[in-house]
Amino acid sequence: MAEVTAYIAIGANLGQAQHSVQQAMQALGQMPLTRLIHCSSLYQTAPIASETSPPILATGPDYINAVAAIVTGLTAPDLLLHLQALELAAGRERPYPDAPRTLDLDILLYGSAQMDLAQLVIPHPRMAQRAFVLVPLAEIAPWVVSAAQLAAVAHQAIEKLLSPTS
Ligand code: PH2
Ligand code: MG
Ligand code: MG
Repeated sequence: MAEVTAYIAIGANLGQAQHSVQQAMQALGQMPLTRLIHCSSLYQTAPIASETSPPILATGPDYINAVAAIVTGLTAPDLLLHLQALELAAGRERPYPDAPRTLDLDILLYGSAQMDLAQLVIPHPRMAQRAFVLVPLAEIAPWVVSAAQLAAVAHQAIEKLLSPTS
């Protein structure tokens, strides 16, 4: 089966968020047909409301965010199912939109694929508005993020915490 490089956004702002993000990085590499290639640093970021454009600050704890690169033979819908299983295993609940979460795993890019399914839109439709995605993504894949995109989110609060773990 063809393998594809995919970029996964990792976020947590409930419980032991740093630990959850680091655990998730390792768990990504243990999915079937999948290798973990690269992890960004961990970043502490202010919570952003997800359904507003332009994005505004939301209430709630700061997030820990990172981005991982994987190579996978999973199809994009199968990858999504595995990511949802990892979220559930980390205790993810969805009481209301944008609720603080123990773990959020979003597919940002899946090779050069573009898809618009009910459950899955790739590239991730809001990634270009979010420093918590673009900054860690640019750290591990600078060729997919432009300087103009980074400049557009430069006002959003984001602070690097730890060096890359792999
Ligand atoms: N995820 C959201 C909504 N807002 N804000 C930050 N800082 N980090 C996130 O991961 C995040 C968010 C929806 O998934
Ligand atoms: Mg998300
Ligand atoms: Mg999500």
